[in-house]
Amino acid sequence: PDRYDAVAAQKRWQRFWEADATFVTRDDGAKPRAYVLDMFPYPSGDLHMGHAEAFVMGDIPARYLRLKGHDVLHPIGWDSFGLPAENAAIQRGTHPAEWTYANIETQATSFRRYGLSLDWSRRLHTSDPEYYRWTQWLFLRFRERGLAYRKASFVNWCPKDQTVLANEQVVQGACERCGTTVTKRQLTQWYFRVTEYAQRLLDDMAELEGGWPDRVLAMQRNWIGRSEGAYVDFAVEGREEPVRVFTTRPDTLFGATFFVVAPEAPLAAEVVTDAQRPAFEAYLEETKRVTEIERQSTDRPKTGVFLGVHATNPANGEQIPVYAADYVLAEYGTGAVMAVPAHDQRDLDFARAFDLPVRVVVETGLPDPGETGVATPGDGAYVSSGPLDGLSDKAAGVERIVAQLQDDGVGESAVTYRLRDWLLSRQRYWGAPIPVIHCPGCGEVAVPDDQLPVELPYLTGAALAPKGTSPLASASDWVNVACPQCGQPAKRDTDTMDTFVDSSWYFFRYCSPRDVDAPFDPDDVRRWMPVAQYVGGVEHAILHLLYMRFFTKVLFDMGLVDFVEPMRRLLNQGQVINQGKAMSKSLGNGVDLGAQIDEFGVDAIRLTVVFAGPPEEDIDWADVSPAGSLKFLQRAYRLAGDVTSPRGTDPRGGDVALRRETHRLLADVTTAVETQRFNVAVARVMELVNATRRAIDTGPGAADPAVREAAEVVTVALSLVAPYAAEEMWERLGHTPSVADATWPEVDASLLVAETVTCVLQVQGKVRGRLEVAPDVSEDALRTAALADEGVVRALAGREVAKVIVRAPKLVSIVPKG
Ligand code: ANZ
Ligand code: ZN
Repeated sequence: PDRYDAVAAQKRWQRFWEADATFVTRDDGAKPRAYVLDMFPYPSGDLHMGHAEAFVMGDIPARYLRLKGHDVLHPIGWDSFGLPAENAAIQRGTHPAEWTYANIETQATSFRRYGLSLDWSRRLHTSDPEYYRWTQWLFLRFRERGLAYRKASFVNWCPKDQTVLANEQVVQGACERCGTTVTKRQLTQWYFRVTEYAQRLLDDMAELEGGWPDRVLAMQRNWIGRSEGAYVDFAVEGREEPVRVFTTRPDTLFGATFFVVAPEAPLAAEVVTDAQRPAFEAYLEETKRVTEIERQSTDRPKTGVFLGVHATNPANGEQIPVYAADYVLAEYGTGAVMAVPAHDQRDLDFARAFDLPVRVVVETGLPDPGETGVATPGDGAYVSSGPLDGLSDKAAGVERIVAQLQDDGVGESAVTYRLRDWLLSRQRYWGAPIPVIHCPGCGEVAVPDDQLPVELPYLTGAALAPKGTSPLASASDWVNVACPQCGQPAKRDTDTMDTFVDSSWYFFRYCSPRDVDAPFDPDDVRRWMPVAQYVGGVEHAILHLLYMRFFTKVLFDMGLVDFVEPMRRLLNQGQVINQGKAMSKSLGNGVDLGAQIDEFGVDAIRLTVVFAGPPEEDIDWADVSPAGSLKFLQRAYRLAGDVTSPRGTDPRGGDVALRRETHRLLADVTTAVETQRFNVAVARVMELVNATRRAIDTGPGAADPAVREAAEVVTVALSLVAPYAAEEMWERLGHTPSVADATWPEVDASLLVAETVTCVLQVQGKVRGRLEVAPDVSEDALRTAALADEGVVRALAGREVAKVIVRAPKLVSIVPKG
């Protein structure tokens, strides 16, 4: 029977691709290069539908660019450090590497099965010493540039995982990984100074407009959170140095009726009077139990405590009371605010709760906030505002007051960012050790480059159990070392790096994965990068995508790369859900990828995923039909078997109607693939399969050269989505494998223009004009057009027409009277 055998084809072509090294990156210099990359996977169990979808969406452009004549880099590797491996090792009494590398092997087998055009020879794992040696090397370079540093501060602490978390890893007040409510701890930790790059992270987004989804850019912009305003200095009782506040509304300075500092900011403990200290300390304890989200919530009743001192408004010398309140965050701006209750809702809520005065200084025409409880943040005429009175727009007000503050030396214009420095140290085992030694005499000393990597000591099971300090601290043979500078006894840093450090540079490593002298060869990176197409989930819109942009900018500053944005285009594939449930969260809630593949074959599943809708949209598995996909593949496969003309047959001279259809659809498929409308591309291939089938069965027949042309277009186009079936078809069509080495067919533009016929116009038997008309033009339309033709009108010279003979579509003959 003429049926496509998916299981046999999968086995056969996997073996072929491997033996033929079909997808090993070629770089002979003759062709343009393209780098197509999927976010590398984390080895948690086997692959699920989400992986399959993401990698298929990356495989399409990789295969397409190759067929279009590029050398393509399409690598694979694993983001293999991280907590789940460590938790598994604690449970099983084993080493995290066991779980990690076993899962990697499982996933690797699955990836091979999915028919992805991946280059396995460049495979990397971030937990291999050959890789993390360079993660450590990069850390040291960052440190030399002042971009990696240690400081003590209140940090996010996950009580369950017993480790600190970056701000980006706290979602709605909970640990991103385990969902436990995050608390605060005062600890000394390592940070990357990403704030130094805040403005460049914003500015360089101009390069990404159009190539990245707008919503990702918006999320990054929002996360970086640039605010323009001013610093204003207030003198505070009991303190010599003035206290700075950051405000976006310096023009409301005359409306400041009190002053608020974050409870955990050192300033609060410093200025509080003895009488108020017990109340303050009790409040501070309370604050530690409140999440950042709650603190910023507008619904939550305002709380706080008077510190017993006053601040002086630098504009009018007025004394205003100083409070500690948790709605002010220690880590934003300066950790202190001037409160203007009339024009700021949070301040107004606080003023009403603590019975503080509300003074309107901008007349907006709205009712008095002191009475309504609704602040008026809008523009208006300034009142009771000294030099601002008479002005009525915000820009002018801000300019005037800032100029005055600057003149008086009590303020200046300022820009702040919501972005915080990236907390990168973790008190866990399964990560890259921070390559620093602490010496009693020399302080912090970098591990010399020639002693990298600092390899993890071998720890298993209970030794890894979370206890608030790093498990590495208990490996005394490992911890105790001679100081590289003075030789005296010293200790290694026992924290490991956040795994987002590992994933911030892996795409560079793929360009020269076996380099033993450097993290990557700058020449290789220059040849392959930036990445033409990056594919991955929108859950990385902030974390990974912001960090890797930061890394790239630092590498640019180090002169190691010559671009500042590493990913030209980004595609966020949707999720595969099953009647509303997200499948990628856990295996087995509905659709099991492996079982689907066993039943329908890889190609049918790939095709189903692609055909379901635009790649960014979620797919509900209840709405799709893998059985229908398989049926379509069978139809396509039969076409290839029906073609009887030999390979190399010139399609010119073949059936014109089918050729027109072929090239019209080919043009559509090409555009659809280039604009990432992969579902549309599949729909057009389906149309072409139908048209070809009609041509064979009821048209010019299987021997017509146009039929071969159409079947080849189907095969090559289908190879993007259903590579196994396409390989079989290509072979049936008489070609030597692989179809991946074929060429994407050229659209013949002459077949796209609508067909016309030249109609000759005669007057008294002489040719007086010509018209380009449709072959099926009506006699009436042709008569009217002919009589209106310039040449005909001139030849008639005003004479009446006796007779018009129309032979559509080729001839109109006009006989004048007389
Ligand atoms: C006085 C004022 C008057 C303010 C007014 C606003 C409106 P964004 O836009 O988010 O940057 N603020 C400053 N530091 C803060 C902190 N650490 N915690 C909480 N709030 C803080 O907001 C800047 C405004 O938020 C600043 O401008 C300050 O309140 C407050 F009619 O100052 B404003
Ligand atoms: Zn020393």
